[in-house]
Amino acid sequence: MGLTHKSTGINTFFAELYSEFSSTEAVIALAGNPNTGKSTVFNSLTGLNQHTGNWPGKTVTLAKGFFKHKGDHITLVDLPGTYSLLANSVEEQVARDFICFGEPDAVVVVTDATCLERNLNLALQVMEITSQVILCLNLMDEAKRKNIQINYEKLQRLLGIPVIPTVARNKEGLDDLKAAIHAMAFGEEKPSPKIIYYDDQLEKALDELKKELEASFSTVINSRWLALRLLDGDIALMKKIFKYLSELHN
Ligand SMILES: Nc1nc2c(ncn2[C@@H]2O[C@H](COP(=O)(O)OP(=O)(O)O)[C@@H](O)[C@H]2O)c(=O)[nH]1
Ligand SMILES: [Mg+2]
Repeated sequence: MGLTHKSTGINTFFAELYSEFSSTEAVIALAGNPNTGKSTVFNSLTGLNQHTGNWPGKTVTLAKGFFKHKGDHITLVDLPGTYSLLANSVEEQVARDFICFGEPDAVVVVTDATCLERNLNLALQVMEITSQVILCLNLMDEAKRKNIQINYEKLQRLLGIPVIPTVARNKEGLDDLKAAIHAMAFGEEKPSPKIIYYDDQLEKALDELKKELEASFSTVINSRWLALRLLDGDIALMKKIFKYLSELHN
């Protein structure tokens, strides 16, 4: 999704945050509904290599940490728990902004396998912004206890992104998750997420807008996502997009 910190050397939009990431080779965001086990995954993967602070200019807590895999330094950012990226709360705004403008190399959406339908809402929203998405199907032990069987290979085919089943509390599946993160961050895995199509009228409007947007922004922000947000008429987001783009061009 656009210029990465690897090519630009710095993310101007999140300069304050990224100034501490100088030694990092990849940045991964952990997103998910509250109580899906994000912090458990984060703590297991990063161990003692973590610290917390505040998001630039916000009272929301920011946890960052790193782990090494195949000799590569991978930073994890634990985003606030959110049900959606429509940015109704400051938590949702922080999560949305980091996914849109933080230029993460991949986003891991941690989901509760016992209520997948509700959790997939967020995953589908993230997939509209970036193709670099991994679905972590956590709490598989609880799902098993409740007799919920998930055909995760089929889910993976339907979504077009890697799906990794885990029991984070027991560290089950976390090695697979690390490998999937590494493969995606370093381009060994190229996902092609399912595109969500809307009704004909909306698709027609999207097509027209996309053509205009692609001419100017295609390499920086996903133009389909941008066109959808323009149709939403989210003024606060428009201002942010403008700020992000103007900083990139300075
Ligand atoms: N049974 C079970 N519990 C888990 C698993 N992963 C996390 N938990 C528990 O779920 C609760 C919420 O986890 P937490 O990591 O704080 O969720 P977060 O809100 O997404 O950060 C904690 O009590 C964890 O110990 C899992 O795979 N299985
Ligand atoms: Mg947490």
